[in-house]
Amino acid sequence: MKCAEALDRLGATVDLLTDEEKSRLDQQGYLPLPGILSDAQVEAMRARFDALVEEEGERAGTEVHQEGGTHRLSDLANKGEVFEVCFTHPKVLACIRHVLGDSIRLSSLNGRAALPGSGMQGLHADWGESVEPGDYYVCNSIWLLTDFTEQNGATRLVPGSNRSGQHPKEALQDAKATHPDEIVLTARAGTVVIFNSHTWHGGTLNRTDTPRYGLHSYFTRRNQKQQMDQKKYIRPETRQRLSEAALTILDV
Ligand SMILES: O=C(O)CCC(=O)C(=O)O
Repeated sequence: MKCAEALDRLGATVDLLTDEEKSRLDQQGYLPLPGILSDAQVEAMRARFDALVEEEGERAGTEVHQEGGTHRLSDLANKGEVFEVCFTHPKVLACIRHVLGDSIRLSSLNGRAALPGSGMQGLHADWGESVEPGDYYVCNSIWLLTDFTEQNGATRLVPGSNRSGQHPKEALQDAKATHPDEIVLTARAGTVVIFNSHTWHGGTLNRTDTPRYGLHSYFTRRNQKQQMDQKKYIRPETRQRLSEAALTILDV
């Protein structure tokens, strides 16, 4: 099945977005979508997150990446039906389609919990070099499984940096420093924030005594390498459970 048909079948048509939403994605490089997940979904995802951290122990996250001071998980497309919404939700996919076009695929679906006293990252882009404004290769969505506050390690980003034609590794002397134009993404659990991955962003320090949980459902143009080769990792039970359209988004 062609990707555009899969997106149509999942209901992810660009007319789901208002002109204002499209303009925010284009101009600011991010868009918060409140209330995508119900409280029950948030709780179920967090419970599964904790169970996986326990079950996988030191191996957790190794398929992609581990990071000190955080719990990281990878390959969530295969680790719970509860996570399936992260790569099939119509509005989320419509945003990704708006940024990257009709031909996309999931790059990876990971979890990241910033632990108390940790979580600070330098501002970065999820792409190794600068791109021409409007010519984007990757787009991320962060799924808030706890409220994100100024204090608990919420993601920061620099609005409009997607259009700067510059990469943070060249433009910034100290990527960890506060950027004069940065904003901190504060929002309620259940919100999904779409962010163009060329927009400069990063985790902040969790100054509270409880972990800050999020998932990253990360997409790329279909002709670009996936962060996780979904064909290599797909499990028989996942293949059996998912619709043809959802399998097309994974590109398996
Ligand atoms: O979880 C976050 O707040 C952002 C994480 C991030 O940008 C990354 O791990 O590359």
